[in-house]
This record gives sequence, structure tokens and C-alpha cells, in this order.
Amino acid sequence: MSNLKEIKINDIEEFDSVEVVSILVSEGDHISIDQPLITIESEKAMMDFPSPYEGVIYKIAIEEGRQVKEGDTLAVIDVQHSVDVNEKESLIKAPDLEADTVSERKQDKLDSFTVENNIDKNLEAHNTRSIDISSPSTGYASPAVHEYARELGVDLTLVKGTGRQQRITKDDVQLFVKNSVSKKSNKSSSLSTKHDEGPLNFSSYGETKSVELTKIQKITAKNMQSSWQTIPHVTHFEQADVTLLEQHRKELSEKLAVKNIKLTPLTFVVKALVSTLKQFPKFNSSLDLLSSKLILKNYFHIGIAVDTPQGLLVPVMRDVDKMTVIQVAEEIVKLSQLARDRKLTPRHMSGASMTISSLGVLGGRAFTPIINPPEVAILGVSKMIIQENVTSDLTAQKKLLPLSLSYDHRVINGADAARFSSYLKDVLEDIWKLIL
Ligand code: CAO
Repeated sequence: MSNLKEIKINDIEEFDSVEVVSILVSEGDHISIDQPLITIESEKAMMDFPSPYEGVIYKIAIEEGRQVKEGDTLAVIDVQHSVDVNEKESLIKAPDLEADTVSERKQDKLDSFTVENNIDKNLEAHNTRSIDISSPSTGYASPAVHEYARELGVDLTLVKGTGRQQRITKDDVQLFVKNSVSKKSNKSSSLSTKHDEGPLNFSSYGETKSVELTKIQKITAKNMQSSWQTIPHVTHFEQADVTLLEQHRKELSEKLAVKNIKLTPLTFVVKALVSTLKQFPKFNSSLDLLSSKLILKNYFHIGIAVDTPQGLLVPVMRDVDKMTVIQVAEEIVKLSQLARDRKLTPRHMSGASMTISSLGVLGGRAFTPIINPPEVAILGVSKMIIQENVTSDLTAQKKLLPLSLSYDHRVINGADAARFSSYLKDVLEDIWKLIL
């Protein structure tokens, strides 16, 4: 017996809507828990939406390119119907039905599903599980082909399938790309026909190589440009003497090493930042130009910029004011790992009230981080400077932590930023302030 369940989009309540970039499964596919079903793109990043169930995809209720929101039905899955490969083939073959009839039935099912929104009824009314795969525009392909097309940036609905039952194969995708390249090269000798000023051409200067940007890099580029163009940025520089803090961090780290907990300077900067935000609420706000209001937030969610092979991602730690230093340390490790494994969900990526970008391990004296809207400030942290202490104890070293605070000058003025940075420095320099 079948048991149909709706798979609904969740964890994206922070966004009005997100775009379905690609659908990674097809009707009739057997899928496992956590298997990516679709790839969605918010204004912050692109991510896969995993299946909460194991079973056979009964119906896909969305299409690529559509905007979806929290609670929308993505697909219907038969969680009890387990099929072997042969049975699955017969499910998608529908040999006794003309393609049009199958299409009609499919449409009937969709209408019935939308109107009644009652899965069990729907199942009873339609014993046949035939699925229309006759039209190339439906983009039916295996998950591997979907993945392949996604990597190449190919919209499968434009590809004609030559496989069995007109399923799209890898060869079809390759042919599509070849044809697109030759068509476009006839016109402009480049794929980037959308470039306003024409494609960049350096051939007269020497040899070059074009590398496709990852989706995350494309989104980051768009967001960075928009932030830089719309927000008047100013960056304020400060240095905190963290010599004492570093002594305590090392001692604590040694004790916590047995529990595999890693305390980095960033752990303390996160806590110090939240203490400072409490004193300076304007930095924990968003500017609403439509209502001409500043929205002050009474929560402390901190975004952490994470460098991943795919590009920059900013997962968010929630309610940091309620976390201990150890919990902060564990959360940084957890989120940065999820980011590098591409397992962040939209909820992990949204709702930050301020962001920290730490280049501590990489070096540099200072930098000008770009604000992550709708936040109004971002804190950059650079590599600690080790200074020989020439005044009292000749052997002692001073450790200075460079801080770079970029702020939205429409909301925050220079004096605010100087006070904020000075308070943050004080907290980092006084371990008791940090603990309290
Ligand atoms: N000065 C000196 N050493 C520092 C330091 C600093 N400011 N910050 C961290 N370190 C040390 C740590 O103590 C750790 O040392 P050990 O291995 O000896 O313990 C080492 O550097 C590595 O730290 P980490 O990077 O693993 O951990 P983190 O908590 O400092 O940072 C994370 C975590 C996710 C922020 C970081 O890995 C990362 O991705 N940073 C890049 C962020 C980025 O790209 N920003 C730019 C955005 S704008 O383009």
C-alpha cells in the first residue's frame, strides 16, 4: 500500500521567496533521506534542499525557475512504495497509454492535488502511476544528469532528450552545450553575450584561460557590488592588546583539548562583539528606507564569514548572548564544517544582526570588509601582531589584535564607530568584562 506525503519547503521563512535553480530528481525516482531534491537560490547563496523521507517521488509540484516560499509543496513522495528497478521502469513507461492521455491524466492529478490538497484522496482517485515523459521540455533526466547540467549551467528544459522515453542523457547535455557554443561563437566569439560592453578580449596581449565562476561566487559578486554601491562605507581601525586574553585562551585550550574543543581568538571576539552591541544598539540594527525608520534588534545573531572551496559563505550563530564561550567555539566549528560540506540550510544563512570576517589565520594588518545588508556594520579581524615589549619586561611579548570596523555612514557616524571600537577593545583587554 502506498502512503503519500507532501514535501514542503521549510527553513526559509527569513526570505520572501527563493528561486528553484534546478530540480535534481524526477518522478518515479527512488530517493533516500537527505538526498538533495532541488537547488534553491536565495539572495545570499545557493543550496540544496534535502529530502526528509525515503521513498519514490510520486509528483514534482514545482518547476525550475519558479519562486517558492516557506510552506510551498515541492513534491509528493510515496514513502511506503518501495520499487525495484524493473518495477520503476514499468511505472515510468506507461506502455498502454498514448502520450496525450498520460499528459491529461497528469494534469488532472495536478489539478486535483492543488484544489483538494488531499493526498490520500488523490491516491485513491488515481490508481495508475503513469508519468508523462514524452515531452523533452519536461527535462526528465537522472539525478546524475541533473547534477552534470547544473555544473555546466544548462537549463534541462531546453535540452531535447534522445534516451529511452525521451529521457535526457549526458550526451544530450554535451550536444546542447556544443551547439550553444557554436551558435554564440558565430555571433560574438564568446559565451558572455549578456556583457553590456561586449566580451573581454585579451588575445592581443597574450594567452588567457577562462574559468567559470561557481554559483556562490556569482551571488557573492552581485551582493558585494550592490552593497558597495548602495551603502556609504567607512572603515575604522583599532588594535586591542590581547596579551592577557591569549594567556587565558592557551590555558583554557589545553584543558579543553581532551574534549576536542578548539578555542581560537575568534571565539572571544564573538563574545566581546555581543557585549559591545548591547552597549551600542545602533550597530545591531537595519535601516528601513521605505518607512524612514531604524529597526533596532533585540537579539544577537552573529554571521561568520567562512572561506570555502566554492566561495565565501556566511552562516549565522543565533542568540550568541545566551551562549557560553565553549558553546560559541563549538558552533563556529560546526557551522564552518557545514559550510565547507555545502550542507548549510537557508535558516543557517539568515537573520544575522552583524557579521565578523576573520582573516586571522591568513595574515594582513587591516582590511575594509564589505557590509552584508541589511546589517549596518561588519567587523574584520586580522592576524595578531606580536610586539616586543620594550618598556618594562624586555622578554615579554605584547599581542595586538587588529580590528577593522566597516559601518554604514547613513546610520552610524565616525564618533559612534570610535566609541564602539574603543569599547570592544576594552572588553577584549579586560577578561572580566568578557566573562560578565
Ligand atoms: N591571529 C593569529 N592567529 C589566529 C587568529 C588571529 N587573529 N585567528 C585565528 N588564529 C589561529 C587560531 O588560533 C588557529 O591556530 P591553531 O591551529 O594553532 O589553534 C588557526 O589560526 C586557525 O584558526 P581557524 O581558521 O581554524 O579558526 P577561526 O576560529 O580563527 O576561524 C573561520 C574560523 C571559519 C572564520 C575561518 O576558518 C575562515 O574561514 N576564515 C576566512 C574568512 C574569510 O574568508 N573572510 C574574508 C571575507 S571577505 O572576502
